[in-house]
Amino acid sequence: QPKTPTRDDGEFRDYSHSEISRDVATIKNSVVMHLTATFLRTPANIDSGQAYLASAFSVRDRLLQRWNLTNEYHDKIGAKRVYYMSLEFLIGRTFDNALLALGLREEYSKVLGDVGFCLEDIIDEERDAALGNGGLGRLAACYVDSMACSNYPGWGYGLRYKYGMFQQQILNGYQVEAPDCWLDSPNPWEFPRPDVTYPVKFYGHLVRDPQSEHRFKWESNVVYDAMAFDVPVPGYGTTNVGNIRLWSCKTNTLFDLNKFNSGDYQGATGGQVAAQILTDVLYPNDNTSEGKELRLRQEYLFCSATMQDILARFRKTNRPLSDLPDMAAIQLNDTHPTLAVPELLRILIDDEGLSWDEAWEITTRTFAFTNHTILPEAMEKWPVPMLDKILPRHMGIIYDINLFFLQTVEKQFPGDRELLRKISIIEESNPQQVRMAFLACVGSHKVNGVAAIHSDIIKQTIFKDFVRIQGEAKFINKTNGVSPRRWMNECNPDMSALLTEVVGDRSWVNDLTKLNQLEDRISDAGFRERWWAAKQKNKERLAEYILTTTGIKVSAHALFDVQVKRIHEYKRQLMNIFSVIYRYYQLKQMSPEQREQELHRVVIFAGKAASGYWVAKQVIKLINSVAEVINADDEIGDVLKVVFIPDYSVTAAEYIIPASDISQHISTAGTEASGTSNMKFVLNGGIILGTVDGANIEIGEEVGEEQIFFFGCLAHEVEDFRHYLRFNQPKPDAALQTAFDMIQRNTFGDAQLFQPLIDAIMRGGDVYLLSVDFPSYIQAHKAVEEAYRNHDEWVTKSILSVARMSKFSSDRSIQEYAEEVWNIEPQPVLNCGL
Ligand code: CJB
Repeated sequence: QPKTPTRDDGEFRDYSHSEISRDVATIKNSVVMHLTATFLRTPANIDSGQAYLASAFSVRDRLLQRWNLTNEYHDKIGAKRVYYMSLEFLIGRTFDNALLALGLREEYSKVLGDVGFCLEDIIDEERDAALGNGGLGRLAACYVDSMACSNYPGWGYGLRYKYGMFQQQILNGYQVEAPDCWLDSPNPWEFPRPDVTYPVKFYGHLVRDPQSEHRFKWESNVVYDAMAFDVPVPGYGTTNVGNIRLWSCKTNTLFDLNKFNSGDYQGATGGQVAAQILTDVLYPNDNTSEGKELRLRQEYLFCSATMQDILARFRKTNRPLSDLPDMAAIQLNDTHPTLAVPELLRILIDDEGLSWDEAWEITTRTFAFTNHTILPEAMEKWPVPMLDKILPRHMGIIYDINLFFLQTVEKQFPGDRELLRKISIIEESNPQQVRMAFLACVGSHKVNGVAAIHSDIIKQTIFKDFVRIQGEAKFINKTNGVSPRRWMNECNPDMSALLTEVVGDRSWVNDLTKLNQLEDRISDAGFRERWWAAKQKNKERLAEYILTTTGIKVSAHALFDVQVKRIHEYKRQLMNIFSVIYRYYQLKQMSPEQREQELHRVVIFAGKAASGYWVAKQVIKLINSVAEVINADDEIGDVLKVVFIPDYSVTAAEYIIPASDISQHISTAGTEASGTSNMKFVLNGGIILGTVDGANIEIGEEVGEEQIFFFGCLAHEVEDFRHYLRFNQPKPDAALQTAFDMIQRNTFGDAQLFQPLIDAIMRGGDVYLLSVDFPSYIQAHKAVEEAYRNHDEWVTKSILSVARMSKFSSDRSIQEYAEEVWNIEPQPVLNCGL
């Protein structure tokens, strides 16, 4: 092991000089320098877009110093690193996050104020980096944030999509997608690294090495180049800065001079167009596998470049390849990066000359795998003929992995043909398919689910036989978490100020356990008042946001009832809107006097549907159609308002989440692996109305049953209900029937549009059990209303919830991964041997 350098070694560099200047005049100079030298402007002649860019570039200069220090230090001490491989990083904005991390927010506010700008407006100029679909991508972003803040040497690896998650417009109630051209203006948060570029091969053929039956030479002239872009991840309250390395594809087919000379100018660069397409777009599917060849090629480009890069860094240590697992832990974020397993084997065997056994040992000690869903439509499978054509060598390696695996199973359970068929990495369908989850499982030393219930379910379902074969210990749980930096300190400044007051300093931002001190203030009347004032202010801010994005005016004194997430049948936005329809019906039955006595409510939806997901898009149309009718009904007024906020994003979430009173997480039990927005809502003093599913369960355990509203059937009951409904008509209760009737009477426009949604329940087996859960859902809504009317009780719930949320910090999740899966240690730059 290389020893930690000390001052006496002469090789030690004094890392304590990483203090950055807080001097306002110095900051101003650097902003002006960027205005003039980077953007060719004069300070007297700029708009807020340019002010943002110049400020962001000057912040980035400061981050850069620390970025370099961090990596230099980790290299020097020979630290083991974790590499978090994810096809998605849903980062959102960086400017405000970086200012808070560096403690420079006030200083920049002053500098910008001096030239006539308000910091909040400047922050609003930044576009989201939306390189992800939903929970899985945002989790990856929270995890690299926690690695940086907790000083773990870790990098994210991903793809730099030219077009991120599409922008959603609502036209005539329907979702319409527009491209997200987020790179149209300069991006201060990435560093192009043309020197870090790797060739990635596709197609071609194999030539067997005459020396060894396991080794092949893979010959192909279809070669793309993957070039690195580094995205700094600011550490809060530490000098450490993390990194996300994103690959962008360019051609390495050189400019074709012959074509150019013959006048074919387009053809001369034709290869570049094909190459770019590989990293052009993020597939907009959440919890669904697309199965397209282009997606497979994206995945491989990502895996190959990443493995080449990790090995290049490892080679600089001059250690033998057998030490790779002591220097690198690689986490596979779902199956999307699984081709990294055969890619590492290929490099070790074909390029480095290791034996199969040596290479296999290194590979399985290096990789670990996180499963995020059990939905059948999300399970990645690639047709063998497709893989064989695009990646012939990898297909061969996968066959070998499978063969050796099945041989060990055959030894363990002789003659059990059925078992071999069930666990084979190759599914015997026509055509055969490679089951990526099984490949990831066999290639890893640990497999985890993302919440306790989910980790149990995968052990009883998809990995049941693997638990029997490979032992219980390999299959573990790592409950998800969220970053308190973004999901409290940044998005909820007023409540954060209160937390700082209670704790005495800002240390809670990196240590959420400190929030338990809130419990001491539970009966402090003044404190409770200010707590509620903070919530109220957030609601007013959201009401403003709703007005600008939808034109709908809502009262910030109503109960804000929020469901924001991807639109998916299993998440049951449909059940929510049915309950709204029923509520509308009830209100219409009342006298005006009675109605005014009712609790006023704003029901807020937001979320994108995958472009090809017809049912989800129809649900959006139904929500908007219902909203239109209710919001225009003068008899109803402020008693009930319904809004669909378009273009849900990380930034939109930062407005919405701090403002919720109640948020809905109502997936059919057993279908939502964890959920992470549920954690964000409760951390921001909102209460959950939810099913007994995913992380809702653990949140309930932590905050106490008084602080959460559960309803619906349990995961272990689902199969029986589904079975029953396959053979029997569902029996909607009177409330659900009322909602159907209103739709069918054309109350919300042409009933034909929505009949398929009703049919899915009444004729399609009601797979998501809306008819089963609806009665208890309506009861739960009643319980919420009653509790909300008791304002004092509600404030108590809100404070207690926040006080008890420390488990759901992503810092806790990352520490568990570090200790139980990755075997890495925090390496703070400032403590290095001083
Ligand atoms: N998840 O966002 C996705 N996309 C997928 O393709 C599969 C799963 C989600 O991952 C989150 C992070 O673990 C979970 O909280 C969420 O339940 C799951 O749906």
